[in-house]
Amino acid sequence: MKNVITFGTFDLFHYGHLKILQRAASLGDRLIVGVSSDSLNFSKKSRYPIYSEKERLDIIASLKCVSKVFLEESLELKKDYILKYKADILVMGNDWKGKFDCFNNICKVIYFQRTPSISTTEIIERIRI
Ligand code: C2G
Repeated sequence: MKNVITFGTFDLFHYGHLKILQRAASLGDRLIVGVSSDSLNFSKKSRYPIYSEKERLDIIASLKCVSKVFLEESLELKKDYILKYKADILVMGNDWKGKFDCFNNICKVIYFQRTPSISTTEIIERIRI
């Protein structure tokens, strides 16, 4: 049984989110997703997500390619989450390239190319105009 883990906010869930989750799931038997909490987002981006953590957890949990979701409370806990969920592979988008190489001793770390031309920020900007 091969476990794959990934993390993200997944606010205003879009096609780029779907693609990385599907690609991550295809690497193993179970995909476990850490959805970052509202307060973690506030500390990183100085704003709360549009969708609450409960809504984001619900959306991600309902996807066919996802086996389990949990709330990511802190960026510093990555190692604990990887060990707790017995992850064999950590997948992140290439906006995080190199940032998690330190976990290569406990699991395989893979960065996927982001889907071009779509992001939560861009969606917010387009709707605003
Ligand atoms: N993503 C992608 N293509 C896009 C947009 C996003 O592949 N066009 C990927 C990102 O690279 C990330 C995942 O989708 O791996 C989730 O993106 P975000 O919600 O923006 O996640 P982020 O705020 O970067 O949170 O501990 C890490 C954080 O929780 C990651």
